[in-house]
Amino acid sequence: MKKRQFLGTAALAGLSAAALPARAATAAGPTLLTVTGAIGKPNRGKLDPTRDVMMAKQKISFEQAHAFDYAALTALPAVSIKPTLEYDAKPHTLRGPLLLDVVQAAGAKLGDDTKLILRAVDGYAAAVTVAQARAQRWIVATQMDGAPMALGGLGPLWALCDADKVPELAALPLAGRFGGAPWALYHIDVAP
Ligand SMILES: Nc1nc2c(c(=O)[nH]1)N[C@H]1C(S)=C(S)[C@@H](COP(=O)(O)O)O[C@H]1N2
Ligand SMILES: [Mo]
Repeated sequence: MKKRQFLGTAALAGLSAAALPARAATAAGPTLLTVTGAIGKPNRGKLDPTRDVMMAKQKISFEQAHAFDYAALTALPAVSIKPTLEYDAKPHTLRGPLLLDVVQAAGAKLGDDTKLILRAVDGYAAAVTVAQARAQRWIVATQMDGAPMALGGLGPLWALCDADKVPELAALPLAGRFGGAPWALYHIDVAP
């Protein structure tokens, strides 16, 4: 298995993006997050209507993408935030890599005005600019209160920031602070 992965990676190194397989050849676990758009480090090829069925239904299309499994996301440096959540009005610890580190690991070309379109499995989508993601320290949470988050709950990934620490969000009633924060995040489009 290890050897096959190594050969896969080595073989990919010499190929152009157009020649990448539609599935990420090196992913060990299921892909949790697919990053498309203005990225320079694709690890898979174009949308495959046979396998990428939900993305096709949600009208996502791409020629190349960077697919992350849970291990790839948790291998990035993680930060913790402790915002008050609207569901129980209590602070919870959300931990994961910075959103900008995730898209940069996909080789995203980022300007301050670059938009990151964050899409969830239920079709909910919200956009943050790179400037906003940086200033508000958005993360892609992989854990809540020390445990992974369920699909069917808020997970497995949740893009959010510490609303308590962002004055313009903290000024809003609790129920209005996370409107731009998709839980069950699975796709990010980097839109220049
Ligand atoms: N995946 C997903 N994320 C979402 C939403 C949603 O419907 N789906 N609703 C957004 C909105 S509008 C708000 S105010 C907060 C809380 O909404 P909820 O009660 O539906 O979780 O989550 C945000 N994130
Ligand atoms: Mo909302």
